[in-house]
Amino acid sequence: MEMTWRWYGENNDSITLDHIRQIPGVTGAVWSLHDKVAGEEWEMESIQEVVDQITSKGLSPAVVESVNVHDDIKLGLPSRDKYIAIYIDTIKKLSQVGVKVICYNFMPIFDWTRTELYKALPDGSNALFYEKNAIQHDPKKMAQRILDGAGDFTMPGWEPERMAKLDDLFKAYEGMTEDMLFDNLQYFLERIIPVCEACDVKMAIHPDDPPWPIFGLPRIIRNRDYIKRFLELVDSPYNGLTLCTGSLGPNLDNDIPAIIREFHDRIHFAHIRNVKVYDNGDFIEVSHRGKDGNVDVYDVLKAYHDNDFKGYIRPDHGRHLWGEEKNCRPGYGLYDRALGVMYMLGVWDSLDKRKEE
Ligand code: DNO
Ligand code: MN
Repeated sequence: MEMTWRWYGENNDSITLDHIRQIPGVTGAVWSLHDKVAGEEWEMESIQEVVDQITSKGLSPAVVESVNVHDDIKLGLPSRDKYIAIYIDTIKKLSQVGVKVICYNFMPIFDWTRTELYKALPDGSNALFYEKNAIQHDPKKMAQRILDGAGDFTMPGWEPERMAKLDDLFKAYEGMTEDMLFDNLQYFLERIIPVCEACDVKMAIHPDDPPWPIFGLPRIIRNRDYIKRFLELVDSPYNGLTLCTGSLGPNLDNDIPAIIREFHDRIHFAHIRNVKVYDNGDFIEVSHRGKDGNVDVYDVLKAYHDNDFKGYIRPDHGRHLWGEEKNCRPGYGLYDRALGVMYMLGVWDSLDKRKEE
């Protein structure tokens, strides 16, 4: 297992590479070109610049999160071929600078979705919160709330340019079914996976967050059966998963350790996040400690450890602690995620020891 940390770049993150390299056990910075919208070309020069920044601090640039997929590909429009060609070009360039895993998602229109970014927890910290009833309402209002809460930070998937076109996007998805979305995903994978095989870059799809349809849009990476169907679309180790416990976790029917045990050889990237799910279906993100929420992080790590997991792992969202929400990206503060790293490494090291005994 390689412990990593998501880094949004020099101009877009309150956390620096110098902070990151002081967190015990972290060997890689998970990066992206965050000023690129889906479908835009990635120039080698910009790629090299970020890779050099990361490697100059002794960190590995092996994981990119994300290369976002243009909606025309998700929609299956004729223009998708143009965007797939650009995607392939990016995969090839990334392979030349040592990238091994690309994380992406196939959620229509929105990436992760929350109704509040700074919901207070009883201990005075605050965290991303999802109120089930509030989400049924106006998607524009929700998008605005997220953009306002993010302040000056860019939010991948929530770019104001895209959000300004929400009406058109919703129109374009009218009538889209789960089967159609699966077909469009298959079309995309059949074209990119042979390239990935040739240049040794593994694709790792991120589950839908939350793991159910929202605003009438289908969502297809959300439980064991859908994941199985996804992996069978193109049966290659290069067609793999980012297994995000925080995304699958709000559906309490998802037995995440069992999913890991079943599909571990197709998991290239593990996101560890804990959520507390309330009786009414609302949920909030909590510390990585298993006891604090509904994701049994110990069991999750044990499932990886038992299978000798060699992929990349990172703490996913954390709470905002000690006032840091005034100056950090929502969900991506320093303190709770650093505590999460230490919790995970504590569990991992003791599992290692027990194996030796
Ligand atoms: C949440 C993340 C996701 C993830 C994308 C992958 O913080 O885990 O936003 O980056 O869904 O494309
Ligand atoms: Mn995640």
